[in-house]
Amino acid sequence: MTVNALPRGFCRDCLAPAETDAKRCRACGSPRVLRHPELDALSLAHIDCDAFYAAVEKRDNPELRDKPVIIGGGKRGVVSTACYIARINGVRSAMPMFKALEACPTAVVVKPDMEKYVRVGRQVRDMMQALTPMVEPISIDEAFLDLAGTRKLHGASPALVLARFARQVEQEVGITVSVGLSYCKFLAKVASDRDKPRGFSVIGQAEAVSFLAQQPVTLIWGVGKAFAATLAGDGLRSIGQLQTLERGELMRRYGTMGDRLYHLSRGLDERSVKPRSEAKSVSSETTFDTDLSRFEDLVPVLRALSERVSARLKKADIAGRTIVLKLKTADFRIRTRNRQLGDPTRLADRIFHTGLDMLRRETDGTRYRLLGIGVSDLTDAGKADPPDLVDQLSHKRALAEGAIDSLREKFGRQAVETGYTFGRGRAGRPPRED
Ligand code: TTP
Ligand code: MG
Ligand code: MG
Repeated sequence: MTVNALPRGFCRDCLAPAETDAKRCRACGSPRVLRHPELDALSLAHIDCDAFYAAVEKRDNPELRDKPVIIGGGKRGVVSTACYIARINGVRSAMPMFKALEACPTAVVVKPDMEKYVRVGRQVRDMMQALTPMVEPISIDEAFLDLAGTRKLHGASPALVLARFARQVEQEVGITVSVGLSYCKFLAKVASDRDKPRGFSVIGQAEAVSFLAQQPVTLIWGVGKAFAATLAGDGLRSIGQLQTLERGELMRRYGTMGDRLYHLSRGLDERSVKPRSEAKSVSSETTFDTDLSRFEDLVPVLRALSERVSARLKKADIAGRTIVLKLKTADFRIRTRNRQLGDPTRLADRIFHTGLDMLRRETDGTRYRLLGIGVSDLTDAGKADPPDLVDQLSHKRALAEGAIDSLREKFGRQAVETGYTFGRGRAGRPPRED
């Protein structure tokens, strides 16, 4: 490439190549012309939907289109998200609702409809998966995509494929997305946030270090308020300041986090896109330090394992119909027992109680060295644990579990211990029959 060569580019509206340096597209007149010297070389993308819940509600109720819209007001009384009109007035996610309404009194508040958002999120994800199997979902509205090696398949560069995708989502789903394109996960994610909404931002190899130098340390994944304050105490506010420190020095000061600071501040991120494999079952097992034979010693272990399996099912948005109990005896014989449920589950409590029933029959004095619990016959979570089919008691348990999950999300896994796992590793408690 000669020094003065025009950077590669195309129009994000009509996808025509941009062959001149004109600001507007020569084909359709759109100002949304994208140009970047590395446009043809980059293939790692992060895609995130714009004001996701609010966008879905605006799509479904055109009257809301030009109004400030806040989604929230559920149990916790906080803002889930706000549309960009409401954001101009200062409304932010996680803000208490009363504050949000003080900032933007004309906002229309809509209660969240999670099922709908999960459905739309999945639709967008399916469209990503049609581009490449290398899709790593990060949350309900975002994912990493690695489009390396797809040029032949698509007959277009990853950048053009992504622009086409953004357009397709607008036309077929009726919401908008923002795309970040780079050479690594860290900068792809940073890029997707840079030009929201309806954005397409590119961060190339050549500009990475100088771009990062201008940014605050909080841009680095894992640097929250507390750690940023520690860094500020040491005189480190910008990533540029981090770039002046050696790896050894950063590690000496901040341990493994120092290693991350060193690499990410220089735009070095080797993490690959890990597609979510289509698991056939989700299970968790543990080998004991000393063999166990007593029911009451095995119960707390089963509870902890059930919770782990449930958490993984919930994270992956899946559920399963068959519960599998696995035991390995002191002389290494494996016993597995299955039970099929009437409808799929992802609740720790149902997994646990079904496993408990099977475990009871196997505690006949045999010494075990391993216990495992799993869920197979996987389906998506939509059909799981229907409240009208689950009896009153377990429905209450399901609700309680939802509450526990949201507390854990907020305060971390250790914040909520159930009766069964609490004190595990000491005596092991007998189950409460409720
Ligand atoms: P985000 O992608 O973080 O936010 P967003 O899509 O609303 O807006 P942006 O254009 O900045 O990406 O989160 C996706 C959805 O997750 C969001 O629409 C609502 C939900 N959410 C909450 O319920 N609470 C929160 O604190 C956040 C950040 C998001
Ligand atoms: Mg979003
Ligand atoms: Mg998101």
